[in-house]
Amino acid sequence: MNTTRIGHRSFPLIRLFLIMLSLFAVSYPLSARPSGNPLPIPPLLEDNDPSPERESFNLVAQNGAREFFPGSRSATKGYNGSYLGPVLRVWRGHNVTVNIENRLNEKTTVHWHGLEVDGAMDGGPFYPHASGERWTVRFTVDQPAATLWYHPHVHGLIGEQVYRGLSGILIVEDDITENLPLPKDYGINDIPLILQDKRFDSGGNLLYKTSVADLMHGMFGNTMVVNGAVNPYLDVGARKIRFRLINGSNARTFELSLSDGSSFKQIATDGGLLEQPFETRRLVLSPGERAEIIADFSGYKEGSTLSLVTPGLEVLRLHVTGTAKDDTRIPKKMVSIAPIQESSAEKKRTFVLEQMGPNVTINGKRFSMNRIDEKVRFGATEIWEIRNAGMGGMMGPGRNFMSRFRGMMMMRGGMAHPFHIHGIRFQVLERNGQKPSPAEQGWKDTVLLYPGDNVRVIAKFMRKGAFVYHCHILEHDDLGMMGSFVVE
Ligand SMILES: [Cu+2]
Repeated sequence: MNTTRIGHRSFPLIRLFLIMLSLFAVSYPLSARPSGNPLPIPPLLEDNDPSPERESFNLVAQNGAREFFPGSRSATKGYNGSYLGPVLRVWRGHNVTVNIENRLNEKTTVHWHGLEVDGAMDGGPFYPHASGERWTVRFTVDQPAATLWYHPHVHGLIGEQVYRGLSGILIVEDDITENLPLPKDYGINDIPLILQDKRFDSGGNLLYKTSVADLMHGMFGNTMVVNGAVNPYLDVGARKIRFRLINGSNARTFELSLSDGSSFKQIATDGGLLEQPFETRRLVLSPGERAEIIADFSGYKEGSTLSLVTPGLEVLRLHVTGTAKDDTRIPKKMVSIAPIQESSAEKKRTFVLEQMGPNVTINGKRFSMNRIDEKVRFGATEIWEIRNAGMGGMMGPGRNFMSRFRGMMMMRGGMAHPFHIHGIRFQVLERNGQKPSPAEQGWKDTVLLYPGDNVRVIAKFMRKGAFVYHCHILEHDDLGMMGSFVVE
């Protein structure tokens, strides 16, 4: 037992060293390249319903091919195209219909990450659709404006399907947000960024899961891909720009900052706007999480260049063009978020995340399609306490040094795991006994747990059906780091 533990602890360090080497190897040619690829902006999907109170969309999951690097075609998958998908924009209170067709050669689902819908519409692992199948999803939007996303959720296939390109953005709009003076010209000063790291061989071909370490740690890449483009750049006016950040990576947690150290304002978390914006220089975003930030480029000279970066990787180069008219403002108070009272909770549950090499479990169990782990009363308020059993507390003085590499989520004594719950939005009550930081004081549906972390969240379960909770490192999810619950 002892030998196994020591081996497990020291292995990530070797792995870390190798990954750092590979990062340095790719960073030189990337930064030396004089120009990159203009950032693609995912198109807004056409609403086929003429009624102003309803939205209707068509989505086709299909195989494709993409030249991430000129001359190298990689097999990909996408919605209505060869890679990623269009943006579905829906309004609070509206009835939404999505007609979906599976033109892949394997089964798939479409899960609406962060959207509160009944279990049967959630696209979780209990509802796979075979190759060639068509189906219709219907839901009524009843939650605040937010940046959500959609992706497949077939147990065992989620990692590769997302990695090959099956992801898209779902934007919820509401009247409150519409009337705020925030930047909201889509593609102009309101820019979505689907952040993914991918691994390419020296010929520019996309690689997936080439070693057992890719299972254990999740699939880490050596190259950033943003909205489907490698080496992306964006021309921005010298004004405020809102970025909707979606961590669509299989495993990497980003620690985002601007390369010149400038601060920016975070305005939203997974489930919508914060009550108040707050200023920061660093944003941690684990797989599945979203955030919205506003960076102000009005103080930059025309022709300035800076980058959005994460340790070891350039995420997006920003070229500041001339001055631009800017009548946007970031209000001091944006929305109201009523705290869910702890005293209203009728039940507390505990979820322990554990990893021994490729054996990843929640409460000692791997996911089974034939087992329901938790039963929740419809309408109940519950407190869920999530604990990462990794040994963060034993790291001692190594913690500061290692924290520089947290972006890779590999630490002595275990990994960080992002925990996502379907069908609800939650509020973070406490992280390790402390009030959560401003970045976790809004609505959340995914929360990152470093080794040793203990996070308590509270939620109301207002949708019926079968759902899952799971680690959003997609290879861990595929290995069974997932559990199920029924609301009835
Ligand atoms: Cu995990």
